[in-house]
Amino acid sequence: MTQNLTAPLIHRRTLIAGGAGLLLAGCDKVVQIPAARKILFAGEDMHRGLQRALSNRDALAPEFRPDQRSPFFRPNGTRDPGTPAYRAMQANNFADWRLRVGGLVATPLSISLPDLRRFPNRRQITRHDCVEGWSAIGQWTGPQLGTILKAAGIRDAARYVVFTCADLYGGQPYYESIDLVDAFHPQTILAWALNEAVLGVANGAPVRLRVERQLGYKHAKYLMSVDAVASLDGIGKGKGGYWEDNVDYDWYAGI
Ligand SMILES: Nc1nc2c(c(=O)[nH]1)N[C@H]1C(S)=C(S)[C@@H](COP(=O)(O)O)O[C@H]1N2
Ligand SMILES: [Mo]
Repeated sequence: MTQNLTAPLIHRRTLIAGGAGLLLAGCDKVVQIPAARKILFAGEDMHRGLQRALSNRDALAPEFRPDQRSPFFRPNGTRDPGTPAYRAMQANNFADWRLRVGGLVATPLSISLPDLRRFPNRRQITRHDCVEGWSAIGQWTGPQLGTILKAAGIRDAARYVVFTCADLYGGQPYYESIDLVDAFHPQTILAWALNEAVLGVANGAPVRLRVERQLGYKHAKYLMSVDAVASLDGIGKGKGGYWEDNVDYDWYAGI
């Protein structure tokens, strides 16, 4: 079953395409100045509390009309994982792919593609903003991550959700993480379709995360597992994502 939820357009923020600056209202402004961010958000607890105080984390990202979609949704980062394991899944139309849901959950799950598509699906037309200075608008379809985490019985001790991908960077899988506010945000979905077509390899087949209040690099493609965890310590180099660990991108990439 497909729900077509049309959210109100919220022009809370306007991205200047290609520019470093964001036009923001009120006290959000200071949060976008890199130096201020570093000082304000030194320390995770400080970070979470202040971010919540300064902006409404539950607000919806703007949604767009079908005619506003980009004619081509530019792929970025890995465009084809190309590993023997991925090739084997691809050759089989991902019939053997399973999404493993584990960590701090009562019931670990192993979800096939048909099973994933049987959850209630959300469809949303949103804008993807990459830090490299480009944006694209596309329509995504998939179940809400929150539904799946509830189905697995996420435990109270969980604070973050970690996504592990099929593509390798220097031999290690790409990974990302988000907190539970984003994990249970209504527009956070596990997308298996882009613009009404089954998700292609370039954009993250068979399933990729859409976490619409965050910048592009948080939207993990080629999902293999989703783990609820209490802390990001000991995962990768401990900063919560491939780029965070290796290129000093901010873990919190809220837009
Ligand atoms: N697994 C994986 N996910 C990823 C990446 C990647 O290289 N590997 N790149 C990220 C970046 S920087 C962006 S901008 C988006 C690009 O998504 P797209 O290829 O659909 O445009 O995916 C993000 N998720
Ligand atoms: Mo990106």
